[in-house]
Amino acid sequence: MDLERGTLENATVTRRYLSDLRGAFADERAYAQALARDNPLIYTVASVEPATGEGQLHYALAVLMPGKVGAEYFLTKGHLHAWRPAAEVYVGLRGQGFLLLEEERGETSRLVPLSAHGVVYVPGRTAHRTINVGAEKLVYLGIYPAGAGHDYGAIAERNFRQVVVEQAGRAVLLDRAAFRPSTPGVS
Ligand code: S6P
Ligand code: ZN
Repeated sequence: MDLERGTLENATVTRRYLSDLRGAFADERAYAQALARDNPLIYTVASVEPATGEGQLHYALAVLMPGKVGAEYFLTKGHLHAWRPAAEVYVGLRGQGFLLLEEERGETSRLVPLSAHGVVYVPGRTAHRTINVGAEKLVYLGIYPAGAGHDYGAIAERNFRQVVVEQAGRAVLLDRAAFRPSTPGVS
């Protein structure tokens, strides 16, 4: 793995820019203002799919840039697996961040630290989004069943119930409804 460049042998690389994250950030005004200025790369995902079929695994090296839209830290789109029972293992390699985990049918969300040497188990039927709260790139490897697939639809429609924002220099988890945007712009 090349952690600096976010590449892996035999990988297909997906690049997500700010414009690909429409609707993901809570502060729509800050998002629009940021996009009017620039369209930075927010994250890359280098996926390796050696084989398909029962028992096979796929894996991906992801690099999420540091930064914020308004007060909200850079994040991934987030998804459920199309094959709902499919779980996933995340291995933190660099940086400092979190995984926001939200059960599809449940009231609870969990914010689990993801940083170098950390391992996070994402159960099936759980929407997951990565959030970079550090000053450096957040780099991690995800390993998942070959048949997992990605379902972005439900998240695109209703988003996660909670947001991770900077308040007084700290990352805090708030209910989306309780978050009142104040400072527009990307920083
Ligand atoms: C794949 C795994 C990760 C994500 C990556 C980007 O199942 O969960 O490799 O693809 O964190 O997130 P997203 O939501 O844009 O796919
Ligand atoms: Zn996943």
